[in-house]
Amino acid sequence: MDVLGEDQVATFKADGVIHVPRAVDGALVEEILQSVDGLIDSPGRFGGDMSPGDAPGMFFQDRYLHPVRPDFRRFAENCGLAAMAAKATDSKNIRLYYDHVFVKDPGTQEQFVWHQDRPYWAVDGTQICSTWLALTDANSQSSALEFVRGSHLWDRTFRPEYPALEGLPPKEVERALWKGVAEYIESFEDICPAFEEHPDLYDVVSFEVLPGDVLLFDFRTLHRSGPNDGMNRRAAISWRWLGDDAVWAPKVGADPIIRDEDTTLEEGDLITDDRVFPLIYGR
Ligand SMILES: O=C(O)CCC(=O)C(=O)O
Repeated sequence: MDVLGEDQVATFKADGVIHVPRAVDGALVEEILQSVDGLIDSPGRFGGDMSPGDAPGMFFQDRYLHPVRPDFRRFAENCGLAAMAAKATDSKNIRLYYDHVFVKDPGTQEQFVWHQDRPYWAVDGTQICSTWLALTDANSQSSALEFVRGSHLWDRTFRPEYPALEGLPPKEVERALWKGVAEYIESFEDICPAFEEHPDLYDVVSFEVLPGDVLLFDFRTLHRSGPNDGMNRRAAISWRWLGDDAVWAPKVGADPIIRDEDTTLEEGDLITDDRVFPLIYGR
């Protein structure tokens, strides 16, 4: 059986997102959840609880784990989602950019505001996507993801947002994040409107998910997630996949997980460099 049917591929191309129920088997989801528990106790260099001070709940994130954690490298290889990304993006080869873990405990009020992944990343192209794997249930009360259908085709890139740092002077923003980010943010003129307030103009779609379900979305598709007002932990892992036309596009101020000096690639090169961007799927 194919990893995706032609109708699913057509929907992904038109909408910029698809929901694939039961895409990953329960045993692997359990294993990933166990590793995520361990990660919360002992985060990687980019990880930790991002909730401010004594805020309720816990908003844990960690990312770029596959180079330093063999279990996370194995998850990327065994989840089968690189093949799905290949099918969705018409790519022969799929490389891994990074993995990203999200945990919101009940009561967490931190949100991901509307954003596209593209402006945060040091890659570019049209065959780039994420597979967000639900490790727990999520619904509209418990921080399900929402998307603006078709927004990947708008040819617009919106200003990256860091709500927790809004209003801080540039120096503070850079101290909290990394060098160059304040100027980078300011270089974008297009700011996300409140898409949900204009149902006549924008088609906002939300997906209720069960453990093992996957949301596959283009890195240009607008998405967000709200607070977790449910009773249970909400956890997920996103793998960021690079297809055939992905190029190295370093920018001062973009996510520094992989910097220009970390790769042999020059700006504009098609992504190769197996050491930094492992080939997970090839045909
Ligand atoms: O899980 C979330 O709340 C956010 C996920 C997200 O923004 C992403 O995977 O790009």
